[in-house]
Amino acid sequence: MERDEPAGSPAEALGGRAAAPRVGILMGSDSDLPTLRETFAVLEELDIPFEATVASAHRTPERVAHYATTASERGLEVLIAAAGSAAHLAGVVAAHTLLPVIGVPLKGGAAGGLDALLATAQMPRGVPVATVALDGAANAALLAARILALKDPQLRRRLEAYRQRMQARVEEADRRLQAELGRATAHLQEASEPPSPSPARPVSQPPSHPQAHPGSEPQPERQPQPRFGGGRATPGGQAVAS
Ligand code: RP5
Repeated sequence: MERDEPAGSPAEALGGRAAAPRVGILMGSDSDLPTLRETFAVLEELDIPFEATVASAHRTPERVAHYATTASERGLEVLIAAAGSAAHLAGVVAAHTLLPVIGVPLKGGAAGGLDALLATAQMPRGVPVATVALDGAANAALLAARILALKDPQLRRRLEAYRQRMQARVEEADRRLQAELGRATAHLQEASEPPSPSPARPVSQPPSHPQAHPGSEPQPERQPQPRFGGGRATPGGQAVAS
């Protein structure tokens, strides 16, 4: 069978030659491409070379089988398979390779995507597919990156930087919200910092304010928790995790 040519190319070029793809992306139809562009964007941001192709488990079954069976020998390390409706693509790919397969169920169709979610996630024992959320194209790329980072310290550092940029965006969004609400943000800054260690209380020593919880067991001191997600402001101005 003729080898499938990738529809997309890795962003990185080394010495005039494109770096060998590490991630292979399959999509059941070119109508899936707009969603899969999110996968491309995240992989490009993390400088991970990839290839992408259109191949349908139902319309081109041999093409899918050939791609999956030759993926490892061609140097691919993780496969991402996205499909909608009766989304058997990821499962069929996983049946033909021992590479980790990430399934991306896509919204749409008669059941709004629930059909694709179940078809992708509910794999029989023995043939795993790591399924992300409906239209979870960006997370598929990030999961692939985490798998590759297990043996790639430089990529791990890029992932850490990616996470820091994400956290900075959340904190900036919250600063804008607090500014709009006219509230000070100092207490939120404090919540974003890692908790400082406090001296442990001896086990036998009672809590300093036992009457704070009448009739209950002594409560451990609460440590400030780092806040990673978005927050919302209550009418009293306190931010709570969402
Ligand atoms: C699936 O059927 C594809 O992955 C796509 O999400 C859906 C519809 O495909 P088209 O009819 O738009 O080609 O196999």
